Amino acid sequence: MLFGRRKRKPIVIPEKKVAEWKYTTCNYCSTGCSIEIGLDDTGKLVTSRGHAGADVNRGKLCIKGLLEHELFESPGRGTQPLMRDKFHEEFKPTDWDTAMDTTATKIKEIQDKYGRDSFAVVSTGQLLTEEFYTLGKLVRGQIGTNNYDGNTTLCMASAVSGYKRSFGADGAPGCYGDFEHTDCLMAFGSNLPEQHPIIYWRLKEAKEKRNFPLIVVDPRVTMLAQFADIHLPITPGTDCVLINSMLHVMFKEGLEDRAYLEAHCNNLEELEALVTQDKWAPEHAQKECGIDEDRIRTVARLYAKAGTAMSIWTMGINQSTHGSDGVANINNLNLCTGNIGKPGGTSLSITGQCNAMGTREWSSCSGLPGYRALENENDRDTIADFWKIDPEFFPKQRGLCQTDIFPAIETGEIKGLWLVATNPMTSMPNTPRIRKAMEKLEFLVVQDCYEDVETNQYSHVYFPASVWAEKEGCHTNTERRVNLIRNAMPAYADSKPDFWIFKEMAKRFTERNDIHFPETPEGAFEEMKELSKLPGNYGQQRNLDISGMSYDKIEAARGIQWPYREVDAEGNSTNGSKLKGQHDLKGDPRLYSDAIFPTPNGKANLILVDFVNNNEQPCDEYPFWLNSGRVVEHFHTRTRTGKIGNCNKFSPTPYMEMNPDAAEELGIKHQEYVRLTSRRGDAVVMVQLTQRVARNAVFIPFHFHDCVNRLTLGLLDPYSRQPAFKQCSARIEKIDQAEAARINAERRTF
Ligand SMILES: Nc1nc2c(c(=O)[nH]1)N[C@H]1C(S)=C(S)[C@@H](COP(=O)(O)OP(=O)(O)OC[C@H]3O[C@@H](n4cnc5c(=O)[nH]c(N)nc54)[C@H](O)[C@@H]3O)O[C@H]1N2
Ligand SMILES: Nc1nc2c(c(=O)[nH]1)N[C@H]1C(S)=C(S)[C@@H](COP(=O)(O)OP(=O)(O)OC[C@H]3O[C@@H](n4cnc5c(=O)[nH]c(N)nc54)[C@H](O)[C@@H]3O)O[C@H]1N2
Ligand code: SF4
Ligand SMILES: [Mo]
Repeated sequence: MLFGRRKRKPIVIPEKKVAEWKYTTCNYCSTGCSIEIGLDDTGKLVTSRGHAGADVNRGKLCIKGLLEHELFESPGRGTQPLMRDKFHEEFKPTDWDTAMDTTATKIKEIQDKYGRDSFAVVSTGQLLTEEFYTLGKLVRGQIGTNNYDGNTTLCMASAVSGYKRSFGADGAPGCYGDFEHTDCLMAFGSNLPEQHPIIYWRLKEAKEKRNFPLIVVDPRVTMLAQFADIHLPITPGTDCVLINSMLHVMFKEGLEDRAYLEAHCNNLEELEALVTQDKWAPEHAQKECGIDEDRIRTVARLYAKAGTAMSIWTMGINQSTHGSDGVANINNLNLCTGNIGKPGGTSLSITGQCNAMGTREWSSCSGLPGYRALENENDRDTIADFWKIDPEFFPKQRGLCQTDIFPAIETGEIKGLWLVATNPMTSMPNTPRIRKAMEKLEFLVVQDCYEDVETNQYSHVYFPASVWAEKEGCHTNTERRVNLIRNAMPAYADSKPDFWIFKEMAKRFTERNDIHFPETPEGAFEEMKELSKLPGNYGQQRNLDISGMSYDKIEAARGIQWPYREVDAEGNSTNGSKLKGQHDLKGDPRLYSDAIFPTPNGKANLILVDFVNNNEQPCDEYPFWLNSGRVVEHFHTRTRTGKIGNCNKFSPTPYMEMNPDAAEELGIKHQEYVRLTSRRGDAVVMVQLTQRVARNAVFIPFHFHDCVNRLTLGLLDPYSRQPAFKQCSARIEKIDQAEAARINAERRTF
């Protein structure tokens, strides 16, 4: 009997007739869920399911993963290369050779005329790692522009910068398994239930088994905040004040882990002198961060006295003018309480895009592959030697970040651009300014699996890319787990895998450097393995060591965490269960368990974080805080989820969360349209009344084109150059409803 139905209208699960399951990893968020896609006996894709044996998701998927197989044939996919002379002309279809020859010629012309760095490349966190490595080789080793960066500057740059400043290297030290050991968890600006639903499920399961306090710091009452034991609705942009004040309480009350600090950290005296200043006392800090002084004391004591404690954070910290400082300060909190490298004690940056980690590790954006730096002579020599080129071909310091590349187009310093799997027309702050920059480009190439991606409006050449399981290669997830996507589907129409595009493009630049490019992604993986086992700059073993991995081992273990050295792979089991020495055959779950950090003296750095509030604040003219972020059913600029009916139907229209009391004051009703205006521009949105946001704040998902990013300011963090997407001010006006409905319908092309 099904739910009391007996035999009347029994629920029938249609037989999908799956002939073969193919192993892949989800291509949306960084959780890294293992997916099996089911093909029938004609090779047609009929269904997909979470892999029950995968450590990460244990059979579960969120709405996006469950429907991901629908994207292969969704409308707007690019079918063939396109070209035109001027961006306002119609595109003409062309073949790959012509499109690539034209692109290579244009790149060379621009570089000859204006210098090598006048052509920029902006990549993404959504390709496969082998593709990143190959693109890096092409750009660093052949095209030779230093203005090469990724959309990770909008996403993870502050986490990278904070990790490097504190620990000497990037790479999250913890893992999801830490939820099962922690005695206290603090989440800063991270809304797991919507943005990382399966990580949230892991957290929830751990908390149900063994309750521990969950403290959520977020100006908005997010789903995670609703589930928290303590919610701290912080004044936007002031997390560093809260953390300094917590450190103040810890040092004043002798709650810090002095033994750990003295043995393993630099700058203890300086940090103590800073945070014990009177201005960080909770009675003063409360005025700036908006959290009551007693609350600050309670949370500081709870965190410091917990057996083990851990912090997670996402964009509420990274996307701020104090993003890098925020990350470094969270690391301070964990170093001061001795919570690094312990089960349940860690600083775990929750990553954004599916392979934002892979690009950080291997793309050479901002550096050289394998966490190597352009600034380091030894690193330049190692890579030049490996690629068999002259080290002098490399620049000696990194070039412009993505957020500085667009202003450099404005000033005429950059004349040509290649955009790979990113859509800045919707995702960059201050759209009106980006639009002007795009118009100025002499040459723009857009490489995307969708030809209707907004940025393509300005391109001269369009490369139709294959997507997800039409390709083969790896991703690295939030917890350093390398997982595999098997090629399950043929490439759509005449689209090509990004790997193929880069390697074919390389053939057009051999006169500069004739580098060897492997023919297959697996060949590129073998090169990365070789590079990963060479010793680090202080003679130590690299943490980012993948030399023990292979595609088959990764698939068998359903993902392996690095470090995973050749010695770890020795032994006779590939079923991922056998223990060998200290390491599980699934890799190492934690970094820095030995408290040795990749810094010159092996100690971690405590970073001194002072605070100057430089955000655009609400004022008489623009009285609302404007916050932006995501919802569960959509991914970024909706190129994918906007076309999947069962995702799009939940929020097909740009909308804004607004507090009912504020709405009443302005005479605005639920589901009415309003105009929102900032110093940069305006947008029309539908109002959703909710107590989730404070009376002086609004929240808009950034998934919609010509919406919130027409208003955002995007001041940059000085270290990471990441924009503060979440802090600016705006005013709300009533508008003619019929006119607004018309604008809205026009924008709802999908
Ligand atoms: N469904 C879905 N999931 C996704 C994505 C997606 O597009 N859709 N994108 C992926 C990517 S690339 C990323 S980067 C992640 C992002 O994941 P999250 O960072 O969790 O998501 P956001 O909604 O951008 O922002 C999180 C929270 O930051 C809060 N916040 C704003 N200002 C502040 C502040 O000053 N301090 C603090 N403490 N918090 C603040 C916001 O109120 C918001 O609730 O999600 C990933 N997962
Ligand atoms: N206001 C506001 N703005 C934000 C944010 C915010 O919180 N608020 N968050 C920021 C963050 S964290 C991020 S990560 C960025 C994301 O910003 P973007 O990277 O610009 O957004 P996406 O829509 O993910 O763009 C990725 C593009 O790659 C394409 N694509 C997908 N797979 C492939 C592939 O395999 N090959 C190729 N060639 N193309 C592919 C997709 O169709 C899509 O067009 O947005 C940022 N912008
Ligand atoms: S949680 Fe992230 S990785 Fe897992 S299915 Fe959902 S979008 Fe994919
Ligand atoms: Mo992101």
